[in-house]
Amino acid sequence: MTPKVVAIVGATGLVGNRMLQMLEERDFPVKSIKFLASERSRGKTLTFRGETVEVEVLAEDSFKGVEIALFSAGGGTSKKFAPCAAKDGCVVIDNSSAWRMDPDVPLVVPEVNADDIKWHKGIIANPNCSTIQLVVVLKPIHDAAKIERVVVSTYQAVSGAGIKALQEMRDQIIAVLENREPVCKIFPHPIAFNCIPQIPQSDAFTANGYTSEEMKMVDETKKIMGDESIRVTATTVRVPVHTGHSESVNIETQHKLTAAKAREILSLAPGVVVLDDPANQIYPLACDAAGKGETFVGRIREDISQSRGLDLWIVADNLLKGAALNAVQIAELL
Ligand code: 25A
Ligand code: L14
Repeated sequence: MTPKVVAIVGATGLVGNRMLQMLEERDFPVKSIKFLASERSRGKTLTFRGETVEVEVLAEDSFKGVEIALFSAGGGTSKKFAPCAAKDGCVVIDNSSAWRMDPDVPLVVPEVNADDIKWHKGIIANPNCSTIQLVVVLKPIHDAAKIERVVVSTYQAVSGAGIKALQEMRDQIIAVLENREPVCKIFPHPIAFNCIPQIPQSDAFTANGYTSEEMKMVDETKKIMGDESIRVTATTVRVPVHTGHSESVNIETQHKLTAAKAREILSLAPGVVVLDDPANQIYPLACDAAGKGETFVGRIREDISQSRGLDLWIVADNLLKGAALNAVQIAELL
C-alpha cells in the first residue's frame, strides 16, 4: 500500500491515544499524520514514531489532503465533521455511535464482515466495543450451527467512559478507603466497590426500558452479522475494572453444537484465543486481556437448561479491539 495521509480526531482522548499506538505498532504506512482535538487541547503535543506533532483544533477545513481520518471524539463531533471530511475525499473511520445504524454506512468488524467496506460512501462505522468482541466469537458459531437467540450480560470497564471517568474511580476508591464520601461527577452512583446497571452515564434509558448501550448491542449485532433473525437481549453493567470488558453470553442454536466442537471451531477462528482449562483455573480475565488485541473466550459449556444452548465468557480490551485496533484494521483493509 502507498503511504497515506492520516488524521486522528480526538487524538488526546483514551481511544485516540490507542489509535496512535496501533498505527505505530502495526507499521501502518503513514505518509504524514495530523492530530485534531477540541480547543481544550490547543498547544498540546503528541509523539508519533519519535517525532513531536502539535495537536490542531478541529475545523471544517481540517481534512484537505487527508486520505484516512480516524474519529473518536464523540457522536456530536462525528455528526458535524465526518461529512466535511468525506466531502474532501477523505475516508472516515468513525468510532462514535453517530453513523452506525445509517443504511448508507457499513458497520465493520474485519473478522466478521470485511466485504462490507466495499460499499462505503466516505464513512465507515466502527461498532460499539461490547458488540465487537461479541460478534468476533458469535460469527464462527453462527456459520457452524446458526444462532437463533443470544442473552448477554456485560461487565464493562471504566476506561470506556474516558479519562475523567478513570480519575473519578481512582478518587472514589481512595475516598472510600479513607472513610470519606465518594464524589460522583461522571457516574450517577459510586463506581468504586460497586456495579452500575446503566451505560452510558447520562440519557441512558430508552422507551422500552433498555439502555442505549443495550440497544446498540441488539441492533449492531444484527447489522454486522447480516442477519436480522437473530434475537438478542442484553444487560450492560459498569464494573470497577480499569480496562477490559467481560461478557457472560448464553446462545441458542438451530443445530446442536457440543462444547468440544465449539471449542474446536473457536480455536480456529480469526482474532479469537480460547482460554478454557477450568481444572487449572484458566479462563479469560480483563487484567490479562488489557493491552492485547485478541478476543478471549472460555468457560465454554453446554447449557443444562436447554438442548441446543451454549454458555461462554468473552473478554477483550475495550480500547483496542473494542475501538482503536478495530478502526486501524479497517484502515488496513482500505
Ligand atoms: O457515545 P459517543 O457520543 O460516541 O461518545 C464517545 C466518547 O466516549 C469516549 C471518547 O472519550 C468519546 O469522546 N470513548 C471511550 N471509549 C470509546 C469507544 N470505544 C469512546 N468513544 C467511542 N468508542 P475520550 O475521553 O476517550 O476522548 C475524548 C476525545 O475527544 C476529543 N473531543 C471532545 N470533544 C471534541 C473533541 N475533539 C474535537 N472537537 C470536539 N468538540 C477530546 O479532546 C478527546 O481527545 P479534548 O481536547 O476535549 O480533551 C483533551 C483533554 O482534555 C480533557 N478534557 C476533556 N473535557 C474536558 C477536559 N478538561 C477540562 N474540562 C473539560 N470539560 C480530556 O481528559 C483530555 O485529556
Ligand atoms: O458506543 O464503556 O462506542 O462507556 C463507547 C464507550 C459505548 C459505551 C460506544 C463505555 C460507547 C462505552
